[in-house]
Amino acid sequence: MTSTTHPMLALTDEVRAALADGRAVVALESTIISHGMPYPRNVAMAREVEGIVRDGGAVPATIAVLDGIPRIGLSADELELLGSAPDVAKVSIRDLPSVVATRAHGATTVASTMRLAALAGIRVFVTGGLGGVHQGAASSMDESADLTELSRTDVAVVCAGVKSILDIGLTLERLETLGVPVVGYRTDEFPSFYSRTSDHRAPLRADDVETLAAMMAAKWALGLEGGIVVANPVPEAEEMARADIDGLIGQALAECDTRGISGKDITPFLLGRIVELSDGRSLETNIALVRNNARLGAALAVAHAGSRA
Ligand code: PSU
Ligand code: MN
Repeated sequence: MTSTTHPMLALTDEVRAALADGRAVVALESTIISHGMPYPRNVAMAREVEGIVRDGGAVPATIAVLDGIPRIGLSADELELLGSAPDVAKVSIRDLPSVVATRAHGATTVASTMRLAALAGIRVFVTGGLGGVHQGAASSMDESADLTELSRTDVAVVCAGVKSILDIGLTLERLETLGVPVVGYRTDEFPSFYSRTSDHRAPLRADDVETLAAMMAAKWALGLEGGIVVANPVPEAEEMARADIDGLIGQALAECDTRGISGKDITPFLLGRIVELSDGRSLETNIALVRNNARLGAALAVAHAGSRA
């Protein structure tokens, strides 16, 4: 198989070779490193997750923009830079042109990681939580570009659902409107990131990666552009009780209001504040669910590569 890579992307040799051979590759995002977790746990998590993907038989490709160049696959030093440098911007779709034009560093969100992964030919992407429709969106209109990107870019996104910092019901409604399949993995309930449940059912369910890979193949063969959300609940031993976490989230949301935090700063502020308010417990749960997603994402990438062989 020949692979044509977009001329603006820089792939590592390892990722380039894997894609050219049709082997399994898993994309990983970088906003979770730069803006989603504190240093140095963020860097340790990024390295560990790459190891889990490798152990699962796939090649990890962490995606970010460095000196204006979209990078597909990063070195250990580059992960360290993303986790520790103060000048790494949070880059969603609308920010990509500017970070490239000004040759700056950028950590990519779910939306921009999806787009760069797809340009490179990667179809499976592992993250922690998706962005979505924020609480109060009826007046703020704050809805993550992750949702619109899912409607147009052909990548399966493995996540632990949507946090209750967002309006989970409205997020699921928008995903339905946008034609995005949302599949609970071995669950009937849509998970809420820190917890295995929410007050919402998963619209679809799959119990093995072969079924997920078959859904990807069917969607794209039908010309239905856009992604698939694979919602993988946090392991039971690591989940937080909804009563506990929802109280902390409510407090963090109220502080967001009084401090006048808005726009792209909301999610990083809330994530950081929830770690503080939970005395670090939420960080442990966050890392555990990313590990769990990496295991599933690697298996899905292997199944997807096998179904195309
Ligand atoms: N949810 C998390 N951790 C994260 C994010 C969301 O639990 O790090 C990040 C992801 O990169 C996601 C982004 O794509 O926040 C959404 O930000 P916004 O709402 O500004 O689009
Ligand atoms: Mn927003």
